[in-house]
Amino acid sequence: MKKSMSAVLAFGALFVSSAAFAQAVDFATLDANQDGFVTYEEIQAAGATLAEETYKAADGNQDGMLDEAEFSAIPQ
Ligand SMILES: [Ca+2]
Ligand SMILES: [Ca+2]
Repeated sequence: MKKSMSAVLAFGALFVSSAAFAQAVDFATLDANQDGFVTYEEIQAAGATLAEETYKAADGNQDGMLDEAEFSAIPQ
């Protein structure tokens, strides 16, 4: 009982942070050095909040950076 409650709360927190993220940022704004990739550091430097797990899940080719296609796949 207690365990399923925690899972619900964790899901809710992820949903809220994703919604706030979508409202706050776009790809070109986050890509501070204009190299066509957004790193987790660039996201943090822009003051955006995104869970590191969400970032890693979005990085489909696991190169540590998000290209525009990977970025647009983040749940919004
Ligand atoms: Ca960049
Ligand atoms: Ca990538």
